[in-house]
Amino acid sequence: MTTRKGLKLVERDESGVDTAFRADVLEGLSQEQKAIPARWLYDDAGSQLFEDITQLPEYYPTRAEAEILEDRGEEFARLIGEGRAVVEFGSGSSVKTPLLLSAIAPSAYVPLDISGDFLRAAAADLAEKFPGLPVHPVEADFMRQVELPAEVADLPKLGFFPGSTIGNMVARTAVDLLRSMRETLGVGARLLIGMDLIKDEEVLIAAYDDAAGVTAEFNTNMIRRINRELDGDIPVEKLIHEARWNDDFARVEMHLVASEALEFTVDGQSFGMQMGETIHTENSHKFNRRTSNMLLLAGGWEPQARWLDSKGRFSLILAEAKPPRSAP
Ligand code: AVJ
Repeated sequence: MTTRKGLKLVERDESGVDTAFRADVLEGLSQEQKAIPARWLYDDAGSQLFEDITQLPEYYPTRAEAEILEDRGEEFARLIGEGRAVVEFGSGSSVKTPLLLSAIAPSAYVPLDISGDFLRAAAADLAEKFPGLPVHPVEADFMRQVELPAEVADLPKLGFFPGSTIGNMVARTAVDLLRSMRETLGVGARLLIGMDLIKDEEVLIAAYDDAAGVTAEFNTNMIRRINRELDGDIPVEKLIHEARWNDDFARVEMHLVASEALEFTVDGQSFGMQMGETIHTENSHKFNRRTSNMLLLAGGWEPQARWLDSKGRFSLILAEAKPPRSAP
């Protein structure tokens, strides 16, 4: 049966279980390296915990990116120009979008989100802040090409993808997404994308393992969700939050480490963990000038300008979808 949570389509079986969640969890727990896709961190409790994370002293990305958006408005305006339709991939970054919109005088705002709830909230919020600006929300999975509203068909486009969300994807998935964005926005479009930077390991680890334990709570919330929604009996208190720097792949990984040998069941299936074995729950890739350029180019976007915050922690990159041309 398919039901709506807000506008979001969720496939549920007879007993009300989200079938995609169950499939991902059972498959992920059966692997040699246990792993559950990070998207399942964001139920209502998880989304609130992420909001709390953005307020933590150790979690710099949100503030660093907002600082760039606040300080570089004139340069955005000059390079991007007026009259674009701003297409935001994933709506509802409450503070960042107004900073961009007030800098560049766009002709329309198109928030894209898979969740109708977030979408409606973001659209209403923006419409109130920018009374003259046409807002055209689109409920869609932006990992695929999206049909934009007819009203913006003839406007030049600016894609906006803040938050270093691209960093949550492995390279292959990130490139797939960048290519879909190019299909959605068309040749000649620009893209303004946030990418967090490689930096001292201690700073990175602290951002993902804060002193107040909010990120630990965010990570273990995944287990509470499994126990609640998939009839699990995983001992939450025996899975310890760990943030690890993987230098080969330039990413912070979140894991849940078994503090002793464990046996548990989820949805009637039995699983075991050795002491020290982990469940991998998130990747957060970090970039430098060359790796961010390479990723964008692989996805069909030519970097044009790049800004850092005053402490050099975070980057915001402007890129263009140039027409195909011959190259040596
Ligand atoms: C919202 C996905 C960009 O990876 O920094 C924060 C999520 N995870 N702390 C990130 C997150 C742990 C965040 N993103």
